[in-house]
Amino acid sequence: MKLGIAGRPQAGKSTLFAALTGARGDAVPGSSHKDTRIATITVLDERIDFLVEMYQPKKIAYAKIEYLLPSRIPGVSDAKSEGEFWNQIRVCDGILHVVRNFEDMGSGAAHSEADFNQVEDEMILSDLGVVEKRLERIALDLKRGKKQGEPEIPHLNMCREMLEEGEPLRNKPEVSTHPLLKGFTFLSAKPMLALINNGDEDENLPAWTQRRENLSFVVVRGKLEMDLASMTKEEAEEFLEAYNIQESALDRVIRHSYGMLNRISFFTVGSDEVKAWPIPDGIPALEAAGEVHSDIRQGFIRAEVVAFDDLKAQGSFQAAKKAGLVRLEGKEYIVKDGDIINYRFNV
Ligand SMILES: Nc1nc2c(ncn2[C@@H]2O[C@H](COP(=O)(O)OP(=O)(O)OP(=O)(O)O)[C@@H](O)[C@H]2O)c(=O)[nH]1
Ligand SMILES: [Mg+2]
Repeated sequence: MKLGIAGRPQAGKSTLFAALTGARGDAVPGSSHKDTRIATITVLDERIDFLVEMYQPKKIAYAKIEYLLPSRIPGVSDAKSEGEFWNQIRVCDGILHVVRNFEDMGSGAAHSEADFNQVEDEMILSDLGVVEKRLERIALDLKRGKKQGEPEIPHLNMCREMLEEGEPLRNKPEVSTHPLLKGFTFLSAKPMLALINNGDEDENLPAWTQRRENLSFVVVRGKLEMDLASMTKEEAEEFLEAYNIQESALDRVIRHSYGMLNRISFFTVGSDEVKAWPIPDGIPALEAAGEVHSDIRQGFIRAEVVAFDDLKAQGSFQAAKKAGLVRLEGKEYIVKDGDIINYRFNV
């Protein structure tokens, strides 16, 4: 699960990245691009904490999300470097779009909606370029009697229509996720979380004129969060109280990132390890088994399932079993968020 951090220059991307890594993870330099940075962030989960209390495992594994901060040469915004910037985002599962909503000496007053639109338009134009190039290619092939690409044409045309209207592809997922378009990594089709980066004193969403579909918003105060991330736990608690902040905005960002990608967690438990397994929402037990180990998928017999809330209410696995809350499910069972699963399998 990888999220790319995008946004206009000076929007606060680096600040936010530093806050995220300072608070919850390790940053490692990326390999392919010299200055690209990737942070692996732990998704905190109270359910894991509870299960750890219960099972006292040797190992604990929270779900992780990777955040990628593409390199960008300061002050350079020619087509080539912009193309490279977006190519790094292209391989991500979703986009965190950082939008400046603080006044800055260098950049002046905030124009959050205009800034947002500008970046959105860049993505739409980039996708339009991809679609048009592919259509030209197919037309050329057809002239030479090669027909493989032909079935893609109506789907590409539907994408083109949307893009020409200035509409991001994420507004109609069924168009761009058609199996025939599988190889394309459209930017505007990726799920997006808009991070409205406010000044320290402001905790409100800016008023925008246009309503956005299929977009979540989180207000962050990037600089404040970065300061917070570099404090000790005691200092941070005092600070949070002084600013009357309930929960670090970063936790909200992480939670929203997770939800935006349509991920849920199931858990495996035991004295060896308590572990969260992030999976796409809606997949059956057999497929989820494959996430744990291909052997389990292959030799699948049954999934022994108890809902986290039931286990918590009963206090122990045995008690839950006695109360009839531990179910034996087959291959087709759709895994729910919070399921604790013990796979029975043959090898
Ligand atoms: N007041 C205020 N200033 C901020 C905030 N976030 C970032 N800044 C400042 O804005 C400037 C730009 O922040 P960066 O995090 O470097 O922005 P960036 O998007 O990484 O910029 P580029 O990498 O140049 O595109 C810095 O001087 C930050 O200190 C914020 O939440 N409030
Ligand atoms: Mg930066």
